[in-house]
Amino acid sequence: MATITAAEVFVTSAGRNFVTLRITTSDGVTGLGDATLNGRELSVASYLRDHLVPLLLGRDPARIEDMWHYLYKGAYWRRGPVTMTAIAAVDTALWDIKGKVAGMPVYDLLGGLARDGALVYGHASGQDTAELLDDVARFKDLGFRAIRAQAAVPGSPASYGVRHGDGQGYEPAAASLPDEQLWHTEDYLDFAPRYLTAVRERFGFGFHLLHDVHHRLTPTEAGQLGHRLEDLRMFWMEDPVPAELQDNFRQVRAATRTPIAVGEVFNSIWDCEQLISERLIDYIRASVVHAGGITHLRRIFHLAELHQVRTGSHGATDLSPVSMSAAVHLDVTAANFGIQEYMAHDPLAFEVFTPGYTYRDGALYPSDAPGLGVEFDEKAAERFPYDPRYLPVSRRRDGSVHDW
Ligand code: GCO
Ligand code: MG
Repeated sequence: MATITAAEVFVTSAGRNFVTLRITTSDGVTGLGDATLNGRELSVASYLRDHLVPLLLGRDPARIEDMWHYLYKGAYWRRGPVTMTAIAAVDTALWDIKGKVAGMPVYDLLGGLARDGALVYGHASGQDTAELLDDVARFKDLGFRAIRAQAAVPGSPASYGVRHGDGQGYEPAAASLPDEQLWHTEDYLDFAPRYLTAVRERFGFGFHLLHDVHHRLTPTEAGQLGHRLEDLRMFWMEDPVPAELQDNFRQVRAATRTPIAVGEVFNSIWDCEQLISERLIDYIRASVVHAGGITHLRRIFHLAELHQVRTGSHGATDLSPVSMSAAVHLDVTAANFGIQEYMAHDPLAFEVFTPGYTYRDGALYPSDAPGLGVEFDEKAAERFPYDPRYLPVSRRRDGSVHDW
């Protein structure tokens, strides 16, 4: 029996911060896992280094299911983004190792291809409607068949999802402390349907149109927005309300036929059990990295499949090429796959990671190399030391804190 002989944690800021776990076995096989929790990176690095690595050494890397329950139930303190991201990193690395040992890509271990590639959506944005329309045209030219559209709301600098400058990043990462930005819900509710309508007027209905509300509305407001968007035949309205209260979605659901997606902040099946089993949503957006790895996300996908809820996993640039690779391997095997979010990483990320996927004609295709097909260059990573960053905070006009 092979055993785990080393488990190392790397924190690198190749374009943005990433935490990576590398597990090595006594047979010399290595596996990679992503452990990045945007803005709280070092807490997961510590959870791994200080608490999980000592538990991994000497154990059988082949027993993935056992390892998952050992780490989940063994902690006693269940769930939570830090714990579940750390477990995800171990789980992903063990699937990578299992694939390499078997000489198979991970998608083959998961049952084999159910489709050739994973349909993706890209992020179009603009400081105003005209700029957004130009950006949608750019994504169409790149072959995207599904496009998310976000524009800056006049008077609300905290508008979510709008790129600044030419870079891919749109989360203004402040150097030392969170950027505090003004947000006004009424202006957004007035403006968003207008720019989304402009997108349909200019480009028609021959592609999927998506929009992210980023958890900023009350159930009443979200129901009204969804209702106003109905004629635009949106692919989805994402994160309409804060999602701690699953029951919130009942009211949104009753108020609109616009499809609903949620789940990027979920870390376990228990966060979405009611949403799925009561069909309060159409798409579940949990990810490999923040929802306990391939083992646990697959469980969520299977529950969703029973209830005709489709998948639409989170794939912003704070998910490293390691978990994006794992996502694509899982996506191409899932019977109820819907779509995969895809934001191309900063080119610096590819000085450290070689991804296990390629983009072509609006879809991502997994590598057919054994395991996840992703590589990590430790020496290159050393050139990009950790760079503390925070997500912004929104405040209303009266100074009170609003959901960012
Ligand atoms: C998305 C998300 C992200 C999050 C980010 C936070 O739909 O892609 O909303 O952009 O804001 O992942 O770290
Ligand atoms: Mg989102």
